[in-house]
Amino acid sequence: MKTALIGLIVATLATPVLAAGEHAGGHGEMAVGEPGDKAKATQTIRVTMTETDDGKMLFTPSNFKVRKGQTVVFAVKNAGEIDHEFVLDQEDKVMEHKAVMEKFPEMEHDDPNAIRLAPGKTGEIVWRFTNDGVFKIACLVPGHYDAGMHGDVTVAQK
Ligand SMILES: [Cu+2]
Repeated sequence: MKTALIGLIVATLATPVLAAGEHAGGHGEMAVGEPGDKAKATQTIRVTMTETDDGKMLFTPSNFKVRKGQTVVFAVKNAGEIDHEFVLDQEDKVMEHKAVMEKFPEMEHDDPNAIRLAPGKTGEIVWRFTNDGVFKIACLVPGHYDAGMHGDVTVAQK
């Protein structure tokens, strides 16, 4: 029941331009790109997620530059003491998703552009960037984004 409700809310928040694709294919076309083929990856970017003693939460590093068309492996490690997420998306989608997470903190993601890791765990996202522009990485566990847990991925035109 709860899952169905969250699905409805996420669908409602989807932008009109993406709605048609999502109805047709489950996961719609995303401006940030698409799940990649690891065999075609040209770069592995290691990202660590942590909390600091003074209450900040961080991705290290938090800013990346890639090229349009490039497939990247994000090798993500949770070096902190609580759960964190690595969500990759365009900024307005991240902010919509953040608002949903604040209403439903226990919401779990099952999206190719997101991973949630328990303390000490590692995981990866293989991603192909199909558009240039500036996109976001963020942790959407409530409070974490505002504690500093976000960054930018700049995708250069070729
Ligand atoms: Cu976090």
